[in-house]
Amino acid sequence: MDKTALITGITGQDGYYLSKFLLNKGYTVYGMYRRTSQDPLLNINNFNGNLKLTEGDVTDMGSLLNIIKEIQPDEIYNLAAQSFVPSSWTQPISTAKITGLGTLNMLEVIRHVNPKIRFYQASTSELYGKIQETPQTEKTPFYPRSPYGVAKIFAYWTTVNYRESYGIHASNGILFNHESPKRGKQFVTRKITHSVAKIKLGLQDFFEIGNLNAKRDWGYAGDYVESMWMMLQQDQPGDYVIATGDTHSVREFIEESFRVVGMDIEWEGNGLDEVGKVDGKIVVKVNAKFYRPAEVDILIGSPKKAIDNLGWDPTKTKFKELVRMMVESDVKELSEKGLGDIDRGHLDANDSDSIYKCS
Ligand code: G4F
Repeated sequence: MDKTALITGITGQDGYYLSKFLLNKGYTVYGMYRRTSQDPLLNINNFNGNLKLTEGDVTDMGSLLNIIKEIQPDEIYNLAAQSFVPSSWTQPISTAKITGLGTLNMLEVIRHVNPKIRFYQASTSELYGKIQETPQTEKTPFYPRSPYGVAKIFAYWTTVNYRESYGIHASNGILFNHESPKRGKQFVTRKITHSVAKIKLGLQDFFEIGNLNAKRDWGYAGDYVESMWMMLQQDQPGDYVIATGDTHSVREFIEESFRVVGMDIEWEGNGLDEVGKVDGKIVVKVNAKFYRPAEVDILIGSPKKAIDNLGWDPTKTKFKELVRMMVESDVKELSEKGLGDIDRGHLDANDSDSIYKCS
């Protein structure tokens, strides 16, 4: 295969798995990243194959124009976003610019430079927010519950509109939550697995959590990136739900994580006073600061269209396997760091989460 792909948001979890997947298929991959004062490329520095990194920003149309004119990609995967939902309440405008307008910038450049470029938009189950039906399908009405969800709706419809207005091969992947050992530690799954690993290794006593009863349809990111590529190989573009069809609560994710390391958690109390204990010792506390101003209570997607049209397989990695993979990876990573190198004094119960406040 002699194709060139541009991936925006290369430094994130999905950028990692997608670039690996496309390099294995023989693609030349250009990964776009935003300049920061620290090296942001640790995840992908060791990849074999034709991977090139290029500095750019989806909010800066000039940078997109230069990059796309120069590399002439066959396919663009737009993964760049401000993707942490809580930060969208504290930074709603920059979220709208990056997550919403960034997509419009990209499509405008495609339209002017080469409308034959195939385009993948990272849409999300956050579009469904306050769900209008179960399971959620491509036809379920949207009802976002955060500035992030609102920005993603703009990006979703812009993608549909550029397909219908200009005939661009542009597709939305409506991906439900997808996790892995490469997930950022602010997101609830990795926050849990990293904290459980530290508790197991005696590096931390407990961690704090928000809404234990929120439910998500969690899949494995390594499986989900394959669907992105599949969408762009179809004769016709389209919009697809990518999900497992199974849902679990944050509470269940915690229970399963402790089970992986041989610890049984028991819950006591209610609401903000609820705690999780192992052998009588508190290991989980609820803290209101991790609650959101508006919550997405439950998500469960139907991947039927993706199975039927793309041949995508939602059954490769099941919930328990995913939790095990993440916990074991965190235990291994922390053990390899050498416990002697870690200064316990700096290990705060919430070192893996950002704090947000909404008035
Ligand atoms: O892991 P989360 O932060 O993911 P969320 O908000 O569902 O969004 C993720 O998935 C979306 C769908 O693919 C993406 F569009 C989005 O960019 C992001 O990748 O939170 C999951 C649930 C929420 O209901 C939250 O309230 O976990 C609940 N939760 C409970 N305690 C917590 C915590 N979430 C975080 N991050 N930290 C907590 O302490």
